[in-house]
Amino acid sequence: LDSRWDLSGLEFDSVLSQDPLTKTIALLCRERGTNDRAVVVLSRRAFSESDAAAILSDKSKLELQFQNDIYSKYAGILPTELAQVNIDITSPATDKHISKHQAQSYSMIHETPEDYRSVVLPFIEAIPANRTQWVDNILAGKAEAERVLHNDQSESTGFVLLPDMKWDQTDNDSLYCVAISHRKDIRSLRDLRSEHLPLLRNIMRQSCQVLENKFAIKSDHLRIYVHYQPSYYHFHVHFSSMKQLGSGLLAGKAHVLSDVIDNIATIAPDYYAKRTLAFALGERDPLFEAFCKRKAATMVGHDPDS
Ligand code: M7G
Repeated sequence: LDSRWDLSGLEFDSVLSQDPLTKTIALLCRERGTNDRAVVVLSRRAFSESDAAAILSDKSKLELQFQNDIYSKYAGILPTELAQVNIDITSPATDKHISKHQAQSYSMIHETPEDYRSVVLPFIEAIPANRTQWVDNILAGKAEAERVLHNDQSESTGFVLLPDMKWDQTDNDSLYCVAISHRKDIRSLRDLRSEHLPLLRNIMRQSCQVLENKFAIKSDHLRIYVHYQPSYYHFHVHFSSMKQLGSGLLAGKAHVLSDVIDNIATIAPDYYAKRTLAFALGERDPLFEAFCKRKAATMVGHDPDS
């Protein structure tokens, strides 16, 4: 793994998206001298109370924009330690990484068990194994080892809990962690059955305890959920602070873990195998294309006169 010290190895291609509200921009770039594409996401960091002393110092420089009575507005340059931004680079980036950051319209898909079998399962099976290399690296202790908060190595109920890539760990209000199961045979919510209840309950109980001990955050101040569809088909659970917002919390994406456990425990052991699952899918997502192809194929096969 290489550590980058500047961005001169990347050539600008285009802006994938930008959001003034979250102060984020996603750039599509090329690795100089190769055909590899890279996605670079820059986001401004949140301020915290501990920054106040450094802000109110002679190291902050101000340029007056205007003054009117008791009101004044400045463009400011902060001391270097506060001027940091988060830079997330994915390289080489796949079509899926690129589409995820592209402005696009979304459609609701209502996936029946038959759609899952005929469209989604073949789609998942065609994903190259290296797409979840980052997960294997974490589970084997080969990457992010120093960031791991908890590692329960049990074969069927074990998992690794660590800060999600989305959390810069500057403040607990934006806490975001992910628990990744050691077992590799659960692709997603669709695969969950009653035999997995001990795993789900173990992830819930132990992670809450660890997060309370490390960050003094109580479990009723956490949103604990799984995504359907996820981006990565290796079972994992999201833990985020109640103050954390984002598209990962929308209807048609986040399924609260305690609801998932309850549905399997009290309604049916194969609840998620039988259900139609609704989710929002971007029109540029390769899975959307798979659904469109299936629709076109069934329309060709359908004889309007019969
Ligand atoms: P998901 O539900 O599969 O996809 O969650 P989403 O991105 O649509 O939410 C995967 C989670 O893993 C996301 O919250 C990512 O931010 C996080 N994640 C992805 N990668 C590649 C890494 C990584 O390399 N390290 C860590 N710590 N988290 C990651």
